[in-house]
Amino acid sequence: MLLLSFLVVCQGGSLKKRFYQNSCPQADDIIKTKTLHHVSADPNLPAKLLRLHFHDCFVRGCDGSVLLNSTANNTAEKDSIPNLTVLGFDVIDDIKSAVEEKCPKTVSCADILALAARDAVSAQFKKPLWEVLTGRRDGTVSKSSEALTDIPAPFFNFTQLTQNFARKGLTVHDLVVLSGAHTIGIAHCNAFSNRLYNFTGKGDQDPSLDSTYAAFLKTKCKSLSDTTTTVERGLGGSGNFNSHYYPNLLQKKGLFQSDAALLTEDQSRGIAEELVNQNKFFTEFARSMERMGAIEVLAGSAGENRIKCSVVNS
Ligand code: HEM
Ligand SMILES: *[C@@H]1O[C@H](CO)[C@@H](O)[C@H](O)[C@H]1NC(C)=O
Ligand SMILES: *[C@@H]1O[C@H](CO)[C@@H](O)[C@H](O)[C@H]1NC(C)=O
Ligand SMILES: *[C@@H]1O[C@H](CO)[C@@H](O)[C@H](O)[C@H]1NC(C)=O
Ligand SMILES: *[C@@H]1O[C@H](CO)[C@@H](O)[C@H](O)[C@H]1NC(C)=O
Ligand SMILES: CC(=O)N[C@H]1CO[C@H](CO)[C@@H](O)[C@@H]1O
Repeated sequence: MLLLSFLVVCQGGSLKKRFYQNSCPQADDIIKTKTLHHVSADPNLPAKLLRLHFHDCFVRGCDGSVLLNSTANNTAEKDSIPNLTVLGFDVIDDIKSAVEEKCPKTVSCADILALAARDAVSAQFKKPLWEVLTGRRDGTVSKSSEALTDIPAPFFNFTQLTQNFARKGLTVHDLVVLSGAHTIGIAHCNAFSNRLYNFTGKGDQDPSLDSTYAAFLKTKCKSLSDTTTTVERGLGGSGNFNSHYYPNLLQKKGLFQSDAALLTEDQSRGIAEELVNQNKFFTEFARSMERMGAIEVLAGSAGENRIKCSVVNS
């Protein structure tokens, strides 16, 4: 574990401020302009890109592997989870072609995804919510099986979540802070409907879920077999990024078992209580996103800068 954390820190240390300052000075601006343009057309895009960046970083590090298409011989990460393919890959491809026009083969897809996720989530604030260091290189391997082992599942308990994050060099503090990303976006019913209808296999409800909230969720998700309906995360109705996840969580209105699991230990519950304070949440979220964005990054001459984000260079 120590060695792993050391490696993560070292590799993260290869990222720089304005890595493309000389090789592609326009890169950050092109990415930001394009991202904001897409956000204005799709208010759900910030959530999609944020989740995509998280998935990228948790499988083989932040190396753009989540963006690769499956091939005749290989099922890629993208195709591991049903409906992941609706997550905004087209937007990344579009941003990439604009960057490629000015600076061929210079800017990695992994960096574009990290910057676009930050710029999309920050759009409502008109200033960046966290710093994105750059210099990531793109990987050439993407395996669906690795997404299944490295991406935490919504029914994970505290131990499983902690172990999953620790394997990526992230702490319990990072886990509680980054779970705050669940203040925005949507979730499919099947990610939590066991809590409503069959929690322990006896047709029961999860006692750690607020019963009024459960009754509301049942009006949206009518049965265990519903895999297509989605529910909005923002309980206040707004798609705004804020710290509301935490007061909701503390009122037993966390949507997933993995959200509720954060209340099962004193340490993580204490962190959740602190993060109710929005300034504290924004400060800590920025720190944890910088740590997540540095997981196992490829640097120097490792990997490549893909020309198209969905295929490796030939
Ligand atoms: C702690 C473990 C985590 C688990 C078990 C988890 C699980 C999930 C699941 C099952 C969904 C719903 C997907 C769907 O039904 O379409 C989701 C959505 C989402 N997750 Fe997580 N997640 C975790 C951590 C994170 C982290 C660290 C981030 C980012 C920093 C994140 C960002 C998001 C976002 C933004 C969405 C909404 C996506 C959309 O609206 O398209 N999650 N997560
Ligand atoms: C990757 O797959 C997507 C969705 O199937 C498709 O639209 C895109 O053209 C593919 N990329 C390449 C380079 O073939
Ligand atoms: C798929 O595998 C076959 C046989 O191993 C090989 O000839 C072919 O080049 C591979 N195709 C791709 C796209 O990797
Ligand atoms: C968490 O889940 C794992 C795997 O199902 C199980 O072995 C473990 O006992 C659970 N831990 C707690 C504290 O419930
Ligand atoms: C609830 O779970 C039990 C045990 O896994 C299963 O036998 C039963 O069919 C489930 N009920 C429904 C409605 O799916
Ligand atoms: C929201 C969405 O795209 N849902 C799709 C998920 O996948 C199933 C089957 O693969 C489709 O039927 C849904 O429409």
